[in-house]
Amino acid sequence: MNSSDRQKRKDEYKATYTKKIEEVSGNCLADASLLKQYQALAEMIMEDVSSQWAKTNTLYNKNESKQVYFFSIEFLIGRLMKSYLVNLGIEDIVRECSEEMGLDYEAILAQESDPGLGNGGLGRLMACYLDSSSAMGMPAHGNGIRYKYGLFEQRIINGEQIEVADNWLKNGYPFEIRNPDKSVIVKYYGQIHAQNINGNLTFVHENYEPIMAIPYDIPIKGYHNETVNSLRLWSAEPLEAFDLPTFNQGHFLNAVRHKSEAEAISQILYPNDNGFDGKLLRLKQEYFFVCAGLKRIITDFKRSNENSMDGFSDKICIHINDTHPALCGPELMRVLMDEEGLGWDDAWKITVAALSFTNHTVLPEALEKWPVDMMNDLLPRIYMIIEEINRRFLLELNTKYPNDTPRNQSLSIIRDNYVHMASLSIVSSHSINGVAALHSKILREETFNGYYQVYPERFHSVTNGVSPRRFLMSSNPELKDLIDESIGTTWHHNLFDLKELLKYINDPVFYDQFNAVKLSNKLRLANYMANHNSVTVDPNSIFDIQVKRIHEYKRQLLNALHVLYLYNRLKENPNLEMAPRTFIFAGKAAPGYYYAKEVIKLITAIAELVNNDVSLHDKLKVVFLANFNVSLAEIIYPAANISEQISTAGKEASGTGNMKFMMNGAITLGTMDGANIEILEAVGPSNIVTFGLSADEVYNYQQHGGYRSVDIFEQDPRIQQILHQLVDGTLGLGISFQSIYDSLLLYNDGYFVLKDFNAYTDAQNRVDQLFRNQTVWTKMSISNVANSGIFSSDRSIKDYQQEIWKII
Ligand code: F58
Repeated sequence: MNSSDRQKRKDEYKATYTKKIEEVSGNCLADASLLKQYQALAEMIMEDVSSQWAKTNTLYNKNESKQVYFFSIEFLIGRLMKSYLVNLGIEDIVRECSEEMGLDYEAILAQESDPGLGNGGLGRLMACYLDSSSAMGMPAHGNGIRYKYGLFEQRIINGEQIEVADNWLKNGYPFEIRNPDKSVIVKYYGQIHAQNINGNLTFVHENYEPIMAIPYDIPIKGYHNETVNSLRLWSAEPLEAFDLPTFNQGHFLNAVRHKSEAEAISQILYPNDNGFDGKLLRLKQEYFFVCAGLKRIITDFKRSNENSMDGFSDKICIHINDTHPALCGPELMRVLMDEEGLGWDDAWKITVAALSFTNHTVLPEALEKWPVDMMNDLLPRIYMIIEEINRRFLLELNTKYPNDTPRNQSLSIIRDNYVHMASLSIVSSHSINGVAALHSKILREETFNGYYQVYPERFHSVTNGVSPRRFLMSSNPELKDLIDESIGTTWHHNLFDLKELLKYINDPVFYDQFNAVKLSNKLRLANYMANHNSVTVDPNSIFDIQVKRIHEYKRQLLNALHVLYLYNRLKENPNLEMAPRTFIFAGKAAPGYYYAKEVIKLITAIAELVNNDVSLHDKLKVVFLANFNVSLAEIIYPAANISEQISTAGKEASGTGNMKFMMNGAITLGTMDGANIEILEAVGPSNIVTFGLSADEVYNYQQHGGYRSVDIFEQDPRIQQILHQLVDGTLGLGISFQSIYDSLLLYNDGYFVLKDFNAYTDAQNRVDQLFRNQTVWTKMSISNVANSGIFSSDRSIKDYQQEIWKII
C-alpha cells in the first residue's frame, strides 16, 4: 500500500470508528468509556469478517471440499481482538489511528475478557489448530461447549490458591453469533422400545428428558486470506423455561427447577487437567456437544447432498480430541441406523471412516471410564449400541485370537462394569495418534499395545505445534519486526524460513539487536511483576521460567527444591559466583488436588524467604505469578531465558509451552520427554540442556515397584538439608510441608524427584556457565528461534491433512 492509500485507509477508519462509538454508546468519542471503545472496535471487526465468513460458508455448503470437525470438550481460544486485527492485516493501522486519536490501544484490547474455556494444553492446542487451518485455507471447524463459567480465576492469598468464578460473559461477548434457528434437541434418560415396523426393527426412545442445545458461532479468520472457518459452541437451555401448571399451583421453585437443571449442563468447565472424576454432569456434557454437533453436521450435509448420506465419510472428518467426545462413535451409529435407516454394517463402515482420535495422556488416572449403570440410565440407546459395538469387536478378536480369553477380555470396551472410553475411541476410529514421537511409541508399545496388535495400521503420530501468529508475531512484535528486517516476511507463511536467521549466527550487530528485544520483553515482564507481586527483579538476571498446570508429574517440586538448595549455597557462600537468577512460576492447581496446592504454597513460601533476605544481594529472586492464562502467557514466553520442561520422562505426552518458549528464543532445560526430544533434534545438543532419567529407565523402575528414595536421602547431605527445611520452620513459623516430605521419603517418590535431583543441579550449573558467556548464550538463543519452524501448528495441520484426513 502506498502512503496516500494508507492515509486514505486511516482517515476512513477514524471516521467509521467515530461513528461506531456513537452508535454503541450514545456518546461521542471523547466521552466513551474504554469498554465502549472496545465494543465499537469489535463490531467493526465483525462487520469486516462477516462478509468473508458468509462467502466461505457458501463455498463449503456446496460440499465440494472435505470438511474437518474438531470435537473437543475444551477450546482455550484466548483473547481474539488482536488476532482478528493481525489476520485482517489492519493491526498497524488500528494501532496508529488509536494513538493519533488519543486512545490507549493496549487498554482497549485489555477490555476483552480472556475466555478460559479450557484447562491447558489440550484446549489450547485446539485453538492453535483452528488458527492454522484457517491460515492455510483448510476447511476445519471446532465443535464444543459454551461454558458460562470458564476455568476459575486464581488468586494467591497468604501464599495459597483461592478460586474465584470466571464470569467471562459478564459484559457480553462480541465475537459470537447466537443461532437459535439451528438448535437441536438432546435427549437424556427414558426407555427404549424396539418396534417391528413392516418387518424392520426400529428403536423408539420414550419418556426422555429433552434439553435444547443452542449454537453460538465464532468466526475463525485466516491470516491474510479469505478463509473464515467456524467454532461452534453449544449452550444448554430448557425447552420451556417455565412449567406453567406447576407455577400456577404455587410451586414457584419447582416451576423453574427444570430450567436450572438444563442450564447446568453448559454452566461450568470442569477444572481438572489430567484427572478424571466421573461425575454424571460431565457425562451429560460429553453427550450434549456430541449429539448436537453431529446432528447439525448431518443436517447440513444432507441439505447439500440431495437429502442423502451417500459419501458422508468422503466429505466429513470427525476428529475427536481425546476421549471426551468418544460418544461420537455410538451417536453416529444411532443417527445412521435409527434416523437414516441404514443397517449396522453400512453404518459402521461410515462411522469408522469418518472418525479419527488423538490421545493426549498416558496417565492411568486420566483415562476415562464410565460405570455401565450410569451410562445405561442416562443414555439408554447409546449404551445399547456400545454393547453391540463391543459384542462384534469381541467376535472379531475371537476370530483373530481364538480361545485367548484373558487377552480378549482385557481389550473389551466394557470391562469391570465400566465403559472404557479410550477403547471405544480406538475401536470406532480409523486412526489413533499420539502427540509426539515418544508419546506415540508409548501408546503403541504400552498403553494401547493390545489394540496396536489388532489394528497396527490405525496408529499414527503427529507432533503438536503452536500458532506462530499468536505466540510469535502478535505476542512478540519487536522480535517479529527484527526478523522481518533481517530475513523478509516469507516466514509468515512458512515458519521453516526462520532458518534464514542462521546467517546471523555470528553477527555481533544482530546479537545486539536480538538481545535488545529480549531485554525489552524482560522489562515488560519485570514491570508486570512489580505491579502484581511487588517484587523488583534484575532484568539482566536469568529469567528461568516454569509455567504450566501444577501437577506432580510436571515436577514444579524439583524446581522449587533446587531453588532452596541454591539459597542454601548462597547463604553458605555469599560470594558464590553465579549469574543472578529470577525463578518465575505460574500455573493453576485443580481445586481438589491437595498436593498441587501444597506445591503452590511451598513456592510462595520459598519466595517469601528468598526475596526478603538482603544477604543474597539480589542474586536470587522467586516469583509466583497468579492466574496463568493465555493473555499472561503471551507476556511471559517472550521474556524467558530458560524454559523449564522437567516432567518425569514418559509422562508428558508432548508439551506445547516448550515450543512457545523456543520460538521466542528461550533455551530448554528439559528431560528427555514428550516433544523436548524433538526440540533437541531440531536445535542440536549444543543448544539445549537436557538431564535426567530416560522414559525407559523410569519404566523399568516402575515395573519393579519404583526405587528406594531413602538411599538417595541418606547419601546426599544437600537433600537432607532441604528436606529438613520443609518441616523445620525455615519456611515460616509453624509452616510445615509434611505431605511433600512424606511423598518423597515415606511414599517412595513416585515421580523420581530425588532420583533426578543431582542431574538437575548439574544441568542448572551448566545453564549458569553458558549464560555467563553472553556470546555463546545469544548464539544458542538465535538457534532456537531459527529452528522452531517445525513446531508451527501449520506443520501439524499439514501432517493431519496428509496422514489422517487424507485431504490432498
Ligand atoms: C495435554 N493434556 C498433555 N489435558 O498433558 C500435554 O502433554 C500435551 O501437550 C497437550 O495435552 C496437547 O496435546 C491436557 O491438557 C487436559 O487438560 C484434559 C482436559 C480435560 C480433562 C482431562 C485433562
